[in-house]
Amino acid sequence: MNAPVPSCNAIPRHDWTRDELQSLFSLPFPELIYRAQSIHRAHFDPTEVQISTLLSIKTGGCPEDCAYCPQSASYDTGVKAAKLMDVDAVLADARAARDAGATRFCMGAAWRSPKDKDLGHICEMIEGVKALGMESCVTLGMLTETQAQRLKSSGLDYYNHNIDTSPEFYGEIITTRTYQDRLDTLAAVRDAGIHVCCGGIVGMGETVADRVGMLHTLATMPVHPESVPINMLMQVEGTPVSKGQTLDPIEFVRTIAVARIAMPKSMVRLSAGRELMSAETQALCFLAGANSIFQGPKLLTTPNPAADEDHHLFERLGMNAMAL
Ligand code: SAM
Ligand code: DTB
Ligand code: SF4
Repeated sequence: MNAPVPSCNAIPRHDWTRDELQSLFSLPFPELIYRAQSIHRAHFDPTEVQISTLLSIKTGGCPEDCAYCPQSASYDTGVKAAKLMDVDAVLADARAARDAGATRFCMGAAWRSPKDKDLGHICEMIEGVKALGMESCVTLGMLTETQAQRLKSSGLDYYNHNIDTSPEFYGEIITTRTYQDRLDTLAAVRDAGIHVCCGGIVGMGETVADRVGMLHTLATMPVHPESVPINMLMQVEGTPVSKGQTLDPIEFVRTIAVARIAMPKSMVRLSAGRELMSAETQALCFLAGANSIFQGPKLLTTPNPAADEDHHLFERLGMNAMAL
């Protein structure tokens, strides 16, 4: 028998049970969206969307075996490996992103973890992004406490490190580092005083119970991640999960809605996968409480809608970019 549907209120809770989250997933769609939208409005202007732009500052050749990832050296995906970019080239891209309306610049590196000798360059990039008046975010793999503190000292606002899926399904997707490794990095980031950006991917062949398990891990953290990216798998040929069935968009929207209800004050990001979504699916995601996107024609290595397309979508929906 399903657990009773929990009463939904806008005060963050950290004691969610899996049964409660499962019962939200099972609600009739109009009921689920109504609850998610009501909670969304308690903390946010429902017409505003935060805009981030991504840049791959070190591409490909990664020693990890994440089954979804075009940048893993374990799979032949056609992604050309490249060295860590120069600071000036990164900052030129950040300036262009700011001029196109982004308020946060997210720099991603295909590393298992950063080497201390590379961190100096990364800190310069963070300082440069801050000097442009933008928020800074990096995703560099696993971090030690000392590395997290060093990033904090350079002014880093957010660190992205995803749990990706449920603890149970995780082993099907990654074998080269554990769920606990990820939680340890997240704790180091939190302890260093950096905002946490943490979410996952749907559409990798996981069950609804796995989506529940993923959101349960996030929503029972002592502090909810300030930013929760929900990625729809970008299927890339050569990766082990590239041939699976694509996820029903309605199931994706449900995942966004449950994330919004379970973490009322977090920014929920409609992340990878917009390139494959209709305007209508994206509009449903915003109704379900998503309030952040990546802008620009490329994510790290895969395509994303051009800024013009997003401006047109926002115009059609009467929505606006969120100011800092
Ligand atoms: N190497 C670092 C790490 O894994 O922590 C940072 C970069 S990694 C590409 C950042 C995140 O991108 C992954 O955790 C995963 O959630 C997401 N990602 C990677 N490939 C993806 C894909 N094909 N579709 C959707 N999301 C993807
Ligand atoms: C996140 O959750 N999604 C972004 C960001 N954090 C780093 C990455 C999406 C990558 C999609 C596959 C690619 O472009 O390589
Ligand atoms: Fe490497 Fe990150 Fe891709 Fe995993 S997700 S293979 S760690 S770049």
